[in-house]
Amino acid sequence: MNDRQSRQIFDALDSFKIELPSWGFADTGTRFGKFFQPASAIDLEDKLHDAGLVNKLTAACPTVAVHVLWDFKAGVDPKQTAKIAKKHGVKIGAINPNVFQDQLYKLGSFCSPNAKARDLAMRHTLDSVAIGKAVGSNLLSMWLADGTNYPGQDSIRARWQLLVAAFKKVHDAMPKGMTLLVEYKPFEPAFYHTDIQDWGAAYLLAKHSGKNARVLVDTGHHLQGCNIEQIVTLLLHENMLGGFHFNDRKYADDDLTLSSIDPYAVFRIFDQIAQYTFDTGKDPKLAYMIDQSHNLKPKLEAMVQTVTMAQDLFAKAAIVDRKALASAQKAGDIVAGERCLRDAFETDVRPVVAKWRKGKGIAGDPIIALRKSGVIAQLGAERTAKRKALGMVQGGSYA
Ligand code: PSV
Ligand code: MN
Repeated sequence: MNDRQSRQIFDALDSFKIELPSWGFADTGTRFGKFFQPASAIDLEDKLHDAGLVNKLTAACPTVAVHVLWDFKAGVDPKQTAKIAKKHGVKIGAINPNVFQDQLYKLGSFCSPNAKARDLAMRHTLDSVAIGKAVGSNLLSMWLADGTNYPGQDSIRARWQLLVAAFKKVHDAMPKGMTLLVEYKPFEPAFYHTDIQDWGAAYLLAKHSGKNARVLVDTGHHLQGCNIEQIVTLLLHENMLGGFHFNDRKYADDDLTLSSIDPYAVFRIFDQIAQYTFDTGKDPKLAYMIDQSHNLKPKLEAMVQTVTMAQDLFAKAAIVDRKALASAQKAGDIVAGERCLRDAFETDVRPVVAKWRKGKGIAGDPIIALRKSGVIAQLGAERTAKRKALGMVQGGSYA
């Protein structure tokens, strides 16, 4: 690794921030069961504490995404939550309304044929906008579970019209500086059609909503074989990419830790972003967020692992020899072009990333630092006692 590459990596890491999901610290699992962890977060204060810890260990995670229904209690001033976040050295990031859990949403939320469900979804989302305003967040992240399970169940076209009107209303209710992120997903929990099926639907919906709406790419929300980096490139080119939900998958929306299955796929996404910046000289200002729901790994370790993997892969993308790549592409030299990517991908960037960390006053390997600290065992003991004192049975929902 030469000095120029080290500098490129340092610059890339300085610019790279990745948001933590509050729900990634709580007991989550599959629909077949959960395996509880003594150190899992019990409430929002715990989640913010854990996020603060991950930020301290990695120097890369200053914000925390929240899920309104799971994290905010009626009657509690959201400003208090912002204060707790500050105490732990983080800020509240994307606000995620929850329009999928209530019984009223059986047939959908904004797309439901039931007007009461649509009204509830709108009220909750507008309340979420107000929460965002109160905590100083500039992102409203919308994912809907809306869809149908059987052909003929409902009118796809009528649902789309309801959706467009609702998102426009939400968009127009947002304060200045807030961005509406539109997340798509081709299946689950709806298994025949989902109302925001793919990036095309999300793009159209964002366009119809207004100028402050963008598409959110969750890496687990694609059909097998989909070329995600191409979607990323097209959206970047059209100035319609808002951000990411990072996780990895083998089969469906598995929500595994990032790059555990396919690091090269994540690298190729970062490569396209670096290429965009190289070509245009513009910072695309993307919201990089983690959305994982690991069932078995210890919550804190899994989160730190994802952050460090993201940093390594982002660093690798920063050292692609873009001039050599352009020459190879111009000459139609396919092998040389691919080698430009592989050379960067196969470079061991870890010593430089560790040096960058030490320059920030943190340990070179955050996982080892976390293990040595004994904090997971300590939190396990504290939270077991806390559950006992509260008379809580471990489990329940994601909240
Ligand atoms: C849905 O699968 C999703 O990706 C959405 O982003 C939700 O907000 C999140 O997972 C948490 O369940
Ligand atoms: Mn997601």
